[in-house]
Amino acid sequence: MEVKNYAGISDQYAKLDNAKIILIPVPYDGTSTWQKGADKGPEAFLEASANMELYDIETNTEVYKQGVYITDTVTENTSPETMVDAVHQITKKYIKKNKFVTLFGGEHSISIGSIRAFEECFDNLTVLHIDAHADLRPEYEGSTCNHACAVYEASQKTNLIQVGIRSMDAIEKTVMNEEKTYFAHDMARDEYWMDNVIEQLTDNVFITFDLDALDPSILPSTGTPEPGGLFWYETLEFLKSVFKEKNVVGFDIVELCPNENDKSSDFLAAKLYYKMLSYKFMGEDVDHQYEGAQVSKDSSSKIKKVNLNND
Ligand SMILES: [Mn+2]
Repeated sequence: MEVKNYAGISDQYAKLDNAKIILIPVPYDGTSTWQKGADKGPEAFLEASANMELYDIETNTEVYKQGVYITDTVTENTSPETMVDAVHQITKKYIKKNKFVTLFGGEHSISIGSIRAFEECFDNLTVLHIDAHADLRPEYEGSTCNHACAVYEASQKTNLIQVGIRSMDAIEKTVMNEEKTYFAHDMARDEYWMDNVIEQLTDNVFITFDLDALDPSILPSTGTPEPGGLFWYETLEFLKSVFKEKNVVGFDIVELCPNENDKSSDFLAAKLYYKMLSYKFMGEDVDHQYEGAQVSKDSSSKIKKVNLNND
């Protein structure tokens, strides 16, 4: 993949030293079971990002000025396990540099690696899983690192909150905590679902966003489009509240499966990513150092953590 600066920003904003934000491209598509093509996701996302206006009207900000550094692409694909290891290592490496780390997939199995890194580095982590699918199988097709297992480990080690779910296997009910699951058919009739989700989040939140959570009418280009999904403005309203109320420590976006003849999904993914950054940094001075992973001795502080020495 040809890597240029994110969104065509100038070098001054794209260098590692100046960047608060890290973008790790992971074009992995080794375990998807139906339509292939998530390996083309990062490239299509970056191309769409380069064609996007960089002033955000809603927040009145230009978040790219916080600096966005694109890392080397994670190309390890010998097995699902080695890919997950590679994602885990690189994610942790940049968290320890005190950066706001984001990833773009690839299919959802990449999140096993990113979640593992965040779980090791942040206390009391919530994984906010936005997806059409429960992804709770302990193992699938002989691997614990299949996309169908994306958040099984998170369910065991973190406060896992699942939002938008509308497709699962009966066996996943044995793992699922229904108290912390927001099914799409309930959300459609419950005006308080956003408030209820936010009440269940701990202070530190990692968001794993599977694009198939969105309705296929607004995002058709994904491996397994499921009817009955989230729409654009409710998604933004929800994300904005999460970023406002909690310390979002990083996020990944997965499962863009681009269609050459319809770029609208690529563009939606680019805007979604940029919106999430805009919400994260909307109150933050460009010259202010990023403190997301700083050790805080004040236990009442919103920003906690932190195992920067733990390998
Ligand atoms: Mn999914």
